[in-house]
Amino acid sequence: MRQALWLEDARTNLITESENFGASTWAATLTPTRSSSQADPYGDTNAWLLGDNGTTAQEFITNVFVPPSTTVLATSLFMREGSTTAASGSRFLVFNNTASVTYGQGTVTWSSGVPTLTVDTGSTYASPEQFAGGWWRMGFIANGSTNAADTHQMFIYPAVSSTDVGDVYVFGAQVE
Ligand SMILES: [Ca+2]
Repeated sequence: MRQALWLEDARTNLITESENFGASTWAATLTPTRSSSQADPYGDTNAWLLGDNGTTAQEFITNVFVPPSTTVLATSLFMREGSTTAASGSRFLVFNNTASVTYGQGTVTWSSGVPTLTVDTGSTYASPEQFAGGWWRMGFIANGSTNAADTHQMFIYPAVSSTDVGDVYVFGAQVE
């Protein structure tokens, strides 16, 4: 189970279809572009190019998950610099929809293929880890009062600023 390697245990990934960003479990808001069959960090072609092509709004994808009874959710995502990177960067976050609270949020900007991860909400638990092919695995700890009765979602934004367009390669989303 390769997604568990970073944390070196084998807890269950709460994200369904964690490598298939075109699956029905990943809902699109507005019209983000999703291109499958991209080169991934393990030499296969299971990654996606996720894009925002709208100049008036944020376009993004979300995945609903049911949290365990814990207040700590380790969240991570593989990213690679896109073909047209948004100046405002890309973002991924964990959100409690019911309580309307962001538990953890990371914003990623790029310079010559090297990311800078800013943990806006939550706490950092590892520096971005480099993989083959320009890939990096990035994460944070999302802290919040999870409740299985609440709706929780992971969000991925190719472009942070609503007026920006841009794309980013993504692979292997994980919340555990
Ligand atoms: Ca936009």
